[in-house]
Amino acid sequence: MHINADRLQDSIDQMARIGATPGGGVTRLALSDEDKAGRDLLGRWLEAAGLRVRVDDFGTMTGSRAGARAGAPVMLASHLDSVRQGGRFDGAYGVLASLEVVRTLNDHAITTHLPVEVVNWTNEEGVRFEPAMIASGAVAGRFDRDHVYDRTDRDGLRFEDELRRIGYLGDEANRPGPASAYLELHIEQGPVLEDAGLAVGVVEGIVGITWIEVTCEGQADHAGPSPMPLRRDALAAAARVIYGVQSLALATEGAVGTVGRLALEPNVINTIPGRVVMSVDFRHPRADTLDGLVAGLERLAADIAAESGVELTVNRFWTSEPTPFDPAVVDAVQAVAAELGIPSQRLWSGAGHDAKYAQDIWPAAMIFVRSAGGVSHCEDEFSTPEDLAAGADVLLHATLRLAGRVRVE
Ligand code: HGY
Ligand code: MN
Ligand code: MN
Repeated sequence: MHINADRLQDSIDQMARIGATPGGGVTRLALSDEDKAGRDLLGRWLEAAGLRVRVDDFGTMTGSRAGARAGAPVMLASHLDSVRQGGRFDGAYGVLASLEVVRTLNDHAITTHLPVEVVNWTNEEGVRFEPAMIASGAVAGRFDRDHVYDRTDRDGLRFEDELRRIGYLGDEANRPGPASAYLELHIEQGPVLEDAGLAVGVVEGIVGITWIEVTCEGQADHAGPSPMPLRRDALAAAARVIYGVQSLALATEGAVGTVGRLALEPNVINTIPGRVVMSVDFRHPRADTLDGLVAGLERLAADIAAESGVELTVNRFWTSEPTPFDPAVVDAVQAVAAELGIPSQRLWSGAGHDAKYAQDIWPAAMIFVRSAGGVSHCEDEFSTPEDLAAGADVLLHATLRLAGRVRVE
C-alpha cells in the first residue's frame, strides 16, 4: 500500500500558492494573513477527510480520526508557518503528508485500533514571535500562556491579539495530547542524506539550540568631525561580535553559530551608529559545549566593551536542550523503512522541530527526506516528488505499525 504521490504533490503545490514569493518560495509568518489562509485551507481538507477539527488556546490545529477503540492517538504533526522567503516544504510537507496518510487510510477503508491525529503547530519557526516552537513548548509546560500571549513582533503586535485577529484563538481544552506515539516527517534541511545518496533518514534526536540577543549601546555622532579614537561606534563593536561568533563556532567541533537578525540606529549614511541589536544562534549536540560557546561570547563582549567604550549586553533568552528521541519509536521507523525496501540511515537533526517538545511529554521520533543541495530556509529549498512520496510511505506504515490495523475478515 502506498500513499497517493500525485495528490500529495498537488496539496503541497496548492499550499505553496499561499504566501508565494517571486523566487518560488513562501513567506507565511505565524499568525499573519497568509498563515490564516493556510490554516483555513488545511481545515477544509481535514474536514473533507472526515476528521474532527479542534483549535487550542495557541491556535494549534488538531484533526482527529477515530480508532476502533478509545486511547491515546498516534499523532502526526508539523507546522505550516514559514520563515521569511523560506521554502515550500519546511513544515508544510509534514502536515500535508500526515493528511495524505489519513486520505490513504480512507481510500483503503482501514480502521486503526488507536485514533490517529494530524496536528499543525502554531509558530514553530519563531521568526515573527521569538522563540521557536513556542506552542509545542507551552503544551509541554515550558512556557506559560501569558508569556506566550505577551510576545510581540517587530511592529509591537502581541501574539494573543494576532491570534484573535485571524480567528484562531481556541480553547485550552483543545490542546493536542496525550499521544501514544508522535511522528514528525520533515525535510532534512542539510546535506547528510544527499551525500549518502539516501532518500530517507531515521532521526535519533535534535541538537541543542540556544538563542541570544546582543545589544551594543554606543554613541550616535556626526560621521565627519568625530575623531576616530573618541568614537563609541556601536556597529564597529557589533562587527567584532559577529566575527567572534563565527570564530567560536569554527573553533568548536560540531558547533554552528549564526547572526541572522540585526538592527542598527539611526541607520543613516553620515551618523556613527549609536545602537545595534542582533541575534545569535548557537547549536551543538552537547549542552555543556553549548554553555561553553555562550561563555566565550560573554568574555568577548566584555573585552570589546573594555576596549571600545561601547556597552554590550548578552541576553540568552531561549535554550532547547539536546533531545534524543524515544528508542522504540525510532526503531519502529527504521524497521518500517527496511520492510518497505527503502534504504535509510540514522542521523541527528541540526534544525529545531516541535518534535523536541513532543518528546519531552510523549514518545516521539522523526523521519527525514533528502534536501536537494542540502539547503533550506531559502527559496531554493527542494525535494523530489519521489523522495517526498518515499517519506510519506514510511509515515503511513509507521502509523499502521504504531496504531495497529483492524483486520477485516
Ligand atoms: O530554527 C530552527 O531550527 C527551526 O527551523 N525553527
Ligand atoms: Mn520546520
Ligand atoms: Mn524551519
